[in-house]
Amino acid sequence: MKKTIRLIGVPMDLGQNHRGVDMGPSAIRYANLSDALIRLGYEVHDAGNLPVPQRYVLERIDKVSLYTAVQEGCKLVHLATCGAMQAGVSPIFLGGDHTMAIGSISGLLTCGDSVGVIWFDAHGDSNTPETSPSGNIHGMSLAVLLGHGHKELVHVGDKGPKLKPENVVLVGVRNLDNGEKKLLNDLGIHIFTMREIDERGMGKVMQDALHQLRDCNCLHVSLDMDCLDPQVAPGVGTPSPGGISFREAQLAMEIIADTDRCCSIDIVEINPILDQGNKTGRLAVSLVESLAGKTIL
Ligand SMILES: [Mn+2]
Repeated sequence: MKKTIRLIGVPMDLGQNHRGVDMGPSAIRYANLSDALIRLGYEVHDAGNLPVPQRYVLERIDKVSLYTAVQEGCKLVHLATCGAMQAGVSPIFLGGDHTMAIGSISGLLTCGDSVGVIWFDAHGDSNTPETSPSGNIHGMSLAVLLGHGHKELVHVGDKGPKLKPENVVLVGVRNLDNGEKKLLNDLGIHIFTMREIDERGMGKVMQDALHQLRDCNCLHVSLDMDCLDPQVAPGVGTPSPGGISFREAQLAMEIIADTDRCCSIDIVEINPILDQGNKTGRLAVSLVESLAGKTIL
């Protein structure tokens, strides 16, 4: 991470139906993210929350208005990302649902260095409007970044696809719909499933993930908290059993930190209403600490 970190809150909750994920930025702040980073020697500027469209001010909730509002929000995130790149600081985005990554990652790829993305998730987030069983946009964000799906979202920032399939890896996956399985396989995306983590261990999996991204100058960690097992991260909207353990997650972050190439982070899908005493918010902060270089010794 750069010497100066900019916290950017993105209270987006339009990509899914569980209310409460818009309070994610508060949950992470209340878990003292700023102080934790200052203790590690960083200068921290909190830029507050971006004025992304909120569900309660939309005149109507239907497919068209949701896509338009998500596009509007992602454009703000894209601009904020480019602002952070120009200022030479590392942005940490406090979500919000995973649709915000359309803005952060498109911004990094448009305005930043050569970027590799490590996408931690229980799900593939690679549906299109045609393949999605639920229609929820947060399950489409990776597909959008790869150039597939709703045009309004694909063209956020610059026109066309932003992310090259070889510059992203998925880690912690255990829940894929048939349509996204096909898209991810067709594109040749490297997916490190829970089975692979079980069989080979997180250490080896992360070494392979980083080898795939060896030519990228900057690594962006898009951390969907539902990648973790619901027993350690209960405060998420779409929990999926059989996830990454507390130590496996810390180890993954520590190994990424060892590369000295982590430049930016999304923390998404924390839902404080479903959480137990901000357990998931506190866990997110401890994972960011590891990513920012905190070591046991
Ligand atoms: Mn996700």
